[in-house]
Amino acid sequence: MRIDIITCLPRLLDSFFGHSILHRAQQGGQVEVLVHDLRDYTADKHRRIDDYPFGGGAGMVMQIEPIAKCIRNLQAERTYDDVIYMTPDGERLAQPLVNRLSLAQNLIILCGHYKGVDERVREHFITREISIGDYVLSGGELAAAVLSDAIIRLIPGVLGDETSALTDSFQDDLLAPPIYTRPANFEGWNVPDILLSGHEAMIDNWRHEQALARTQARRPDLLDK
Ligand code: 6GU
Repeated sequence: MRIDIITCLPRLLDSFFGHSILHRAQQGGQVEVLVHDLRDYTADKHRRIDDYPFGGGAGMVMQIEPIAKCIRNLQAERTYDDVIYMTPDGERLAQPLVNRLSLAQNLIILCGHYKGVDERVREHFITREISIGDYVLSGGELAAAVLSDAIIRLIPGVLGDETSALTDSFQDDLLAPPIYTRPANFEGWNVPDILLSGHEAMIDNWRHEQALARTQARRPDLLDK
């Protein structure tokens, strides 16, 4: 998979993708993340990418020209499954959408800033708008990093244990059950006996019941689906 991220804060994202699993996924060749500095695409001599809103009002608006130039450059090279705009008024991100996007070959992610982008960008270039939750961030970069992380860890070969993404919280609309590791007894706090029993079927059953109970207690809305 290839992910092209368009931003006016490229260094913020470069440092994020230079670490841990995301770095390893790129080294392993399963994914390529390219961060593009929007200011490299402006014709303005001061490298401006925003301007005042027509009609007045507070805040600045990201201009269409540099965004159009950057997206068109990329689309001239390859076909993209989606051109995503990160915005608080987009579709709220949840695991089913992440799963779908993890099947893509090429994605563009545009990070919003200031008051957002000129509406014509959304009309003519964007195919999907995504929010990561009902709160407002100062820019789309962190949201783009969240989305990319969620997608990349689903790509086969990225996680060490191939099955571990399948047992995530949310992957089956249930929260994950409690987990334990050694020591079995820490200052009298014991791991549940069942997990030490070696009975695989009973352990599976216990985990499912724990997942259900935890979901009922913390996120009953997930069980209504
Ligand atoms: Cl995608 N962008 C911004 N600026 N704020 C957000 C968001 C995105 N998702 C939730 N809050």
